[in-house]
Amino acid sequence: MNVSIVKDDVAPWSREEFAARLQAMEPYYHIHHPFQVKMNSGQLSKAAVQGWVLNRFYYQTAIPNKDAALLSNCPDREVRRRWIQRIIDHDGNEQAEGGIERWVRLGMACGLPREQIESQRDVLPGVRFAVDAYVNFVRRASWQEGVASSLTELFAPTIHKERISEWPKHYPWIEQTGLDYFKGRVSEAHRDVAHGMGLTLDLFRTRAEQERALEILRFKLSVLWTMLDAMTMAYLYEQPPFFNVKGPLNV
Ligand code: AHQ
Repeated sequence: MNVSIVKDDVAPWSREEFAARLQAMEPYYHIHHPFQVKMNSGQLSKAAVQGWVLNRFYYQTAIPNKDAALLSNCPDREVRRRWIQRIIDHDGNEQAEGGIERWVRLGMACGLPREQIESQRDVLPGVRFAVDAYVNFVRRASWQEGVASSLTELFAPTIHKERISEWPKHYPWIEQTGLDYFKGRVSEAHRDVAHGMGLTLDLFRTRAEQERALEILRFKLSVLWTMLDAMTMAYLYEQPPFFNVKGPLNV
């Protein structure tokens, strides 16, 4: 990740300007990736949608570990009391199944067996590397930088709402109960972004810190974009890693 060197004597942006510059990163959001555009306009095959669900499961299961890493770096009880909800949102508890289970149900609604989803044997190397880069970044970064890296969810409600409206039209073979994940995530994302954005605007004060927050957001945007690049090669161009190699790996 290239770190821009900004002299500290440069005046920081106002809170409003800083927020606007974070929001202005929207064009880099993966809703604009060709794979995602094809998905939400009904141009993906059943195999490509299933491949996306199988690969994104790896991202979903990594989120609680990412958030636990952030919590382990955070000495502020007030922040932890709110941030810990993200782990429960994904792992669930006695009262709620959690997002990871809802994602399994999404996969089953797409005709995939639970065992195949949970085995993670279909996760592409490029997806794994991108997700691991995100988790490892949050593990070693300050908790404040970890907070900033979650702000791609500024743009998430739109992508979930698009799936909720478009998938039934384009993919009638998907059982509608599978969309529960996206329906639950809209409100969770709004709540998470309210907390994460408020913290980022409060904590990244100098111009150099504000620029750093933008760099971190750009890094996370590239994590999401790179995941779809790997899926594009595999499921649109049918050229998964080593597709043209004859050898023991291609069993
Ligand atoms: O389902 C998603 C989710 O649980 C999270 C957690 C959050 C984070 O902590 O980085 N980001 C995120 C996202 C989810 N869904 C993605 C999608 O396109 O379905 C969007 C993604 C994000 O915008 O970061």
